[in-house]
Amino acid sequence: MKIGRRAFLGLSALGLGGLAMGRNAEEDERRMPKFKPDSAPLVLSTWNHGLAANEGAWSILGNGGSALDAVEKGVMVTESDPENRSVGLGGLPDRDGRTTLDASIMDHRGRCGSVACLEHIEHPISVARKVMEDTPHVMLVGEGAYRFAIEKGFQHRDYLTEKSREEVKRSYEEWLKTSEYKPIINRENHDTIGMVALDSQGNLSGACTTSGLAYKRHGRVGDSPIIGAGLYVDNEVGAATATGLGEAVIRVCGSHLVVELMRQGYTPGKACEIAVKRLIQKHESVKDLQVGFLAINKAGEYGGFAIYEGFNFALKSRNETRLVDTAFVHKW
Ligand code: SD4
Repeated sequence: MKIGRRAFLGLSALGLGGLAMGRNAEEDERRMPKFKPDSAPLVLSTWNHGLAANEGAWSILGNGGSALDAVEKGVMVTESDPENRSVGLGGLPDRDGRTTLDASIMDHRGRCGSVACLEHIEHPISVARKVMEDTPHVMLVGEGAYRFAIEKGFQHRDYLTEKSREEVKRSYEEWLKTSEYKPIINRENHDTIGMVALDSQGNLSGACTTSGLAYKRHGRVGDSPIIGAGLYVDNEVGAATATGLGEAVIRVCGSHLVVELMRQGYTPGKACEIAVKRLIQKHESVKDLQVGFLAINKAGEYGGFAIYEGFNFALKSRNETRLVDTAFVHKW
């Protein structure tokens, strides 16, 4: 790092001169988990639907491909699943009957891209990647994100299958009878997909994609497309993603917090636990408020933690394919 003399003197006066001289960097280096080639590649993703998504990711990772390509391909499986009511065009709509999608992606170089409130596009995650790679921006929303997608050659699509369209329509009509807005999520196992992966080169990437809260106010954006909230990757340390009530995750910059806790030396599971407890502290009540974090570090260690019982994640490595139930604070 190059630093001007005046700025350096300022840092010295604050006792931070060591930062510029690399003293603290050595300390960081000592604490940071080292990449262990034995534990890679590895992919983790939220909820049961993560099993199928991990298979998609594995078709890249298992052949020596990059974590970035893997996480994109992995969550695309969920986005295209016509049975899924919380991710992609098969997702439940907002209170105006519109299915609006949020997604983000981040790679080992710290590059990131996201889209929010995007309609009529099957793969918001791929649009997010295009934002990352083809624009000087990080985030595009609504109409602007849609126009960008069309410009980039994505097809306009209204629904995935006739059956999924019918089912979504029926659920919406049922909801309209009371039009009650109760953002209770994650009690059933079918929510946002957040995925983090470590490739055989030791690089980390992550992706997160969702249709967000069912029957939300039109224009509402959750944590999933917000870098640092629903997703964060720091290739020197680890990666984290979140699921649950986005408003609560945003309040603590959840995924960034988890990564910073890992930087301080906490294991992924413990980092997720501390972040969940911080989030609980920031709320008068967490009645019906579910949030879960999932994290991996550079050594391929991983863990998750949730406010309530019931959060799980899917794992795939060379030797294992399984679902893992996370620890939690409360039972429902
Ligand atoms: C949101 N975090 O839009 C998403 C919803 C979710 O599991 O994760 N559900 O707030």
